[in-house]
Amino acid sequence: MRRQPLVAAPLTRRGFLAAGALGAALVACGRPTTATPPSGPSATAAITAGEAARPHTGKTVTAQLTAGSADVDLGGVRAHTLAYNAQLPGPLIRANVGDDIAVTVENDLDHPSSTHWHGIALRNDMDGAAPATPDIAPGANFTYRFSSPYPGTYWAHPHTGLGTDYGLYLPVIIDDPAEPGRYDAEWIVMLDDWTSGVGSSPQEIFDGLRSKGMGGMGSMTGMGGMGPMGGMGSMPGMGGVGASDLLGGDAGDVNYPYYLVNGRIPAAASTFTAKPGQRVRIRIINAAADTAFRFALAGHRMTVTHTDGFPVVPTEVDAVLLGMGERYDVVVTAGDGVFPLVASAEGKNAVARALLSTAAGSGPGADYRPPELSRLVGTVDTFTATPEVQLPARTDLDLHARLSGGMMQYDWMINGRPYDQTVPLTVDRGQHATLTFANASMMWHPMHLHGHTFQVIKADGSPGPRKDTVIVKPMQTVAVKLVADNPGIWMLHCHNGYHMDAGMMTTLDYTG
Ligand SMILES: [Cu+2]
Repeated sequence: MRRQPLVAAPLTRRGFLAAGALGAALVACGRPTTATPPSGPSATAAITAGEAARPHTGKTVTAQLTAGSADVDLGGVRAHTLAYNAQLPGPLIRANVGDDIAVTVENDLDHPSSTHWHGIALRNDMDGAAPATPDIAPGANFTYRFSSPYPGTYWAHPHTGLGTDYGLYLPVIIDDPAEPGRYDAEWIVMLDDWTSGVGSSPQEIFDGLRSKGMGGMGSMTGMGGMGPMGGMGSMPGMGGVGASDLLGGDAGDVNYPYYLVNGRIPAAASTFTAKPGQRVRIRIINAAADTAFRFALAGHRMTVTHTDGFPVVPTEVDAVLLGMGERYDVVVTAGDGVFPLVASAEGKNAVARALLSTAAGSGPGADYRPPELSRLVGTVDTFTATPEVQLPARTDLDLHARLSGGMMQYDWMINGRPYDQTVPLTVDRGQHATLTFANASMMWHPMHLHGHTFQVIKADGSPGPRKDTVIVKPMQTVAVKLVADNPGIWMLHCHNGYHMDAGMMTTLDYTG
């Protein structure tokens, strides 16, 4: 495959403003363009052949998304922000393995955007991340057409700038019609950290982190005092994020005004209704920018069945830890009563929550922290992929991603380079690669690879879970195995929205 030049680095504020001006010009001319399907290097015969090899049911599932500004109700708190179809989260997209999925995305934003299908091993030219898929110009639309070869819990969000942190995200569920009914009810739970429209904007937070590093703490706090909310307490800031034993140090860079479950603040939590004794499958998705969540359901143990869509040997825990971009599926047997589902913002002394209700009552107060949060917490090391989805031990190629950077310069990098100067990792089709993440920084990073689901190798060499996003703790080395079976140019990046925007991203390129 010929190499396509990399596009510019993720949008900086300057890029953001320039893109906005371009958008305005296009609209003013009355000539909105429609993005055309990619051609040239990104739509190769290999990609076409790969698509033909995926299972196909012949059924088409269509959906329509509009990315635009919206007023959303977080539960008595209103936020003017960005959203898909003016909903937070955006509408669920659901299909079977092998269905042709056709999603038309209308870009009503004032800057280019895209919709990336996080976790799905889809054809490269529909990934929704440039350069493999062109971004959608303001006022234009693009129809993503793809199929998913594997069932699972996925989600979608833009791969441009900080769009996800403004609220552009939605759940995507791929069902396996052959799967026996192992549960009676299903609850999709999207977790988020929230500031847009109620505190500093994500862009202002990023600019503060970028321009001042740790030195920005004081000015951010001061800005809070002068901000539109008028109260320092309600403004996000970079100071005061605590440490987390599970994350090996600082838990994050930013404190947020709110933490949400399915777009609702804790004081106005949504309620999921079931019957006592029913087995409820909970699909948990962490859509946050800078927050790991420790997730528990009061009064229940949970059986973890899937990590990032792929089955694990069912394992009972009291809580699970999710970094940004990660998904866990768990099954609980519902008790009799009203039970808070609590996602504790790791290191940030705040919670997101919802309620499971199988009886009358209201349950404990909004800041209740169930004891399950401090019992057995499942992390990546706790789980093992089921034998049928484990990858072979073979390795043809070693790939390395050294993670570096720090809060002072806010200069997050992979292999010593920010994205606009990156040297891609390369692989040939059919190779089995071992990819080693070596974290040389004092911050944890949830590392995400597009188009593939890798197998984590545990510290003792034994097989871990299949994942597409894995937490790499400070100074930790994590090795994962992947099979190069999906040709293209694939993003490899930290799923901390601010680290990624600062340049903590590279690509895995197929060269043969
Ligand atoms: Cu990071």
